[in-house]
Amino acid sequence: MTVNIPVLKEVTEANSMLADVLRTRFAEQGVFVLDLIASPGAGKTTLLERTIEGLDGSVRLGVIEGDPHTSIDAERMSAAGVPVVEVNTGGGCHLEARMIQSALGQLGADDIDALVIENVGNLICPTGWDLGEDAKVVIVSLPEGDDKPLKYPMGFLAADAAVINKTDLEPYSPAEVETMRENALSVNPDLEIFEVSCMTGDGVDAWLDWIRGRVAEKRARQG
Ligand SMILES: Nc1nc2c(ncn2[C@@H]2O[C@H](COP(=O)(O)OP(=O)(O)OP(=O)(O)O)[C@@H](O)[C@H]2O)c(=O)[nH]1
Ligand SMILES: [Mg+2]
Repeated sequence: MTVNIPVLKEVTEANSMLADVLRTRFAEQGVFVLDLIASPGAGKTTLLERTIEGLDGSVRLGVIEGDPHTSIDAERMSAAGVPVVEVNTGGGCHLEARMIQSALGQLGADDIDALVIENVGNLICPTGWDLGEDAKVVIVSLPEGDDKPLKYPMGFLAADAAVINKTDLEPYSPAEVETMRENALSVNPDLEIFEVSCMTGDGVDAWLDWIRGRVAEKRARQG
């Protein structure tokens, strides 16, 4: 049945219009906005915890946590010491711009340098929805298999950067970091790639440098 396709197009167009309004607002405020997308369990929240710890207050972060049902990740962010707003999608597989607009009212985004949005765990649905972000980052963890960039190319095509997480598990997994990297770059040669272990901290410094750079760039373009 194709009956829903025009309706979906209208909905995504309305979403894109609102995302542009949000983007203008973020530009005026000089706030860098990141949309984190990944499969469930790839390590989005753990990377955020590492990021908050590593930046150590040098970048003021705010977080919007997209979760189908629970407040588990929002509680982890509160425990990590950053302002957070939880958005429960009621089982929905992605966040939309109207949800970000509504969450911003509660977050008080005037006092932050960067807003990180943890999208709902899913490598497909979140890729087609503009949230007014500056960059999408796709996280893929090694145990998911090094063929995932090839099987789910949309997330890698939509992203500016890819984080290959759980590199500490390479000795125990048939998947290889190098093959994951090659596959990601074969889908999108422009991807900036970070190989990290959120468990050991390996590779996290390069990721932190990238965030600091993007935040500074955004601030310099403010207005
Ligand atoms: N071995 C290892 N485990 C990790 C690493 N990063 C995260 N984990 C573990 O992976 C599991 C899932 O991590 P989360 O950060 O909750 O994953 P998520 O992507 O936020 O998951 P959802 O929000 O449910 O989609 C947790 O048990 C983490 O401790 C890593 O680098 N190495
Ligand atoms: Mg999470």
